[in-house]
Amino acid sequence: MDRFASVFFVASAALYVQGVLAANAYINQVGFRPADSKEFALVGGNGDVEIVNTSGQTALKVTPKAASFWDASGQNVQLVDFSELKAPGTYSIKVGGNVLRSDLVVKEEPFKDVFKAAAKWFYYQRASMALESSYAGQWSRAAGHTNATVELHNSAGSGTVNSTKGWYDAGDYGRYIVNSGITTYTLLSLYEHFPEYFKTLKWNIPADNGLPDLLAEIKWNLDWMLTMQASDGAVYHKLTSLGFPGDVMPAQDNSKLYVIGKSAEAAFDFAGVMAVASRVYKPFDANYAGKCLEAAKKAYSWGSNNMNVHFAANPSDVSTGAYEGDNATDEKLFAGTELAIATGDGSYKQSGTTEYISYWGDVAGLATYEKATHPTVFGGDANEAKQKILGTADNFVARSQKGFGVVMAKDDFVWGSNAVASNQGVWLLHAYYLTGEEKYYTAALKVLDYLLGKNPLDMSFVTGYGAKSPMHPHHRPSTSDGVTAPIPGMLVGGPQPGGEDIGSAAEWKCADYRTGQAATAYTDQQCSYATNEVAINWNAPLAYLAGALEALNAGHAPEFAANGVARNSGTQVSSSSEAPSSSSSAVVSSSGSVGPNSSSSQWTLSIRKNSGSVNLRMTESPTRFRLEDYRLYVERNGKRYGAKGNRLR
Ligand code: 9MR
Repeated sequence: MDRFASVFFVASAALYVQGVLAANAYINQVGFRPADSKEFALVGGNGDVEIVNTSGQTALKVTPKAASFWDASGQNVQLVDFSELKAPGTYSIKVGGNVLRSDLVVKEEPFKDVFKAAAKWFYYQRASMALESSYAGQWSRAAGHTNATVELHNSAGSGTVNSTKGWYDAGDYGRYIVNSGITTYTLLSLYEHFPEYFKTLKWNIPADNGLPDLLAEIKWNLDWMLTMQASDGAVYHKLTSLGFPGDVMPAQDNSKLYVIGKSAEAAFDFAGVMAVASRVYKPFDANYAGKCLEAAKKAYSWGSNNMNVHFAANPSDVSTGAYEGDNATDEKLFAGTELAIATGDGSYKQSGTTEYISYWGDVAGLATYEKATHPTVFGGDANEAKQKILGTADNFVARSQKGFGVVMAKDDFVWGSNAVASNQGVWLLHAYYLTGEEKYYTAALKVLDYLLGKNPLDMSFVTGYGAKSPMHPHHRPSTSDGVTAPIPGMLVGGPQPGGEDIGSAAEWKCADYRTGQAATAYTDQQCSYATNEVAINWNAPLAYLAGALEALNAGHAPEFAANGVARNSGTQVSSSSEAPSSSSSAVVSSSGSVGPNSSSSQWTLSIRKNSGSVNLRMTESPTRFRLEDYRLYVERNGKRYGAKGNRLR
């Protein structure tokens, strides 16, 4: 080839790659619910998209939307709405006759397994307990950190405390009250919002006195948190070794543990969590609930008298996570709000609401959720809180309609960016609960799409889920257990351009993995604690988002929710806790359609019991009929078993 010809060849090959072969479809790799709206992102597309079933037939043809630029990844992106594809199955995506991928799945309950895995990960993080293979499978391991007597570091006083249990914070084995605060709150609120759904959902963890799995798991951490309170009500900041442990299993970590520091932030985070726990555990264990409430009040009172006691930085001999703070106003707002709800005592109320989502360092958003959802307690403040939630949520909705079709903005790519995304989803769900407006639900779905693969890295950020997911998270047990697959259900921190883990000290540092784009600055390497670590405060909002989406679609809604929030596709109405044993189960199957009776202005509701149907004639003539206006129950021996909370639209 002469010089001119070879230049021409290279140039046209590059064009060819750009024009056709370089097209990429970015999808949620776990699955789409038949009834949900559905979207993927297309880069380098050219013309219509075909979605093809396994028999090779075109199930749907879609014209992508006009491209728009996403500054977080520097790409021009077309969004493809394929909501019309409703038949369960596995599909291929074709553009210009080329198959871009073949892993698009439509199925019922698409997020149920992700939820269970995300929740079960907390079991894998348990300190002071051996993980038995009947629960942990190939990730079984010996107990770590079993020595209950822990010395106080001089930053916390002198003497010892008796402390076991709790969840390891992240890839390290520290236990930190501040980070436990937002984490435990998020999981408790999931239960409080959907008690009927989570009362019976199980994921193979050790039983605890008949508690639902979600509450048994949370109690493991509450029990530890309770050990971190001093007799005067003060709450210690953290329980860790002086430095981070090596890459060893929990049982091999022999570094000495200390209880380190005290802070108003820890006291209020503790108080807020214990106040919620007192509400949630009351029906199961009134004594425990009472203990939580007393602990909350004492911590609140100590915090109020010690507003200037902060853990602003680590003591000089300590280098574990700081979870530092120098202003406890937002923590006091959170704790006071929860205590006002739990006790009915208005003197706990604190003023303030925020338009910002929460993270460990700012929990005003949690108080904002609680105020908005308890209007009888907070009056005008509740309305202010609601308006702030909706204002931010509208902004999230707008963002999700452009670029990659996700809520994340360029500035959201900070350490733990995937938790920013998850918490945006939780925020959107609160907007949905408060209004019943579909746009918020749809945007929340897009958050989960993002985390499960609709992102420029073309990967699911949850270990074990999706065609491509992290294999080398910064997580000591996953590194040192000799098992190739990481523990499943972990959400890695995610892309962010800070590069705090980049450097030349080979053992602890990574080579530069940054790309110049916020949304792709990520590496699936164990060295990358700044993008590939895992943490309890990141998994909790993932669990909330996936769990709440499933609970809503099983026909449940929070007590305070607007009408029509529950989404019962009509396939099954599950029984309530009042249900009898499984041999005489109260599960009722309802038809999915409700419509006007053609011969009169009355409405007819059909309830099908496998085969055959019973028609109930409604005596009213409402213009709109919803099953939520009625109780659905079965009756046996004069006792009613209700499907409380189920709603049919
Ligand atoms: O999540 C924390 C992040 O917001 C901070 O920027 C970062 C550095 O201080 O620390 C993160 O938290 C880590 C904690 O300090 C120790 N355990 C692992 C946590 C996740 O990386």
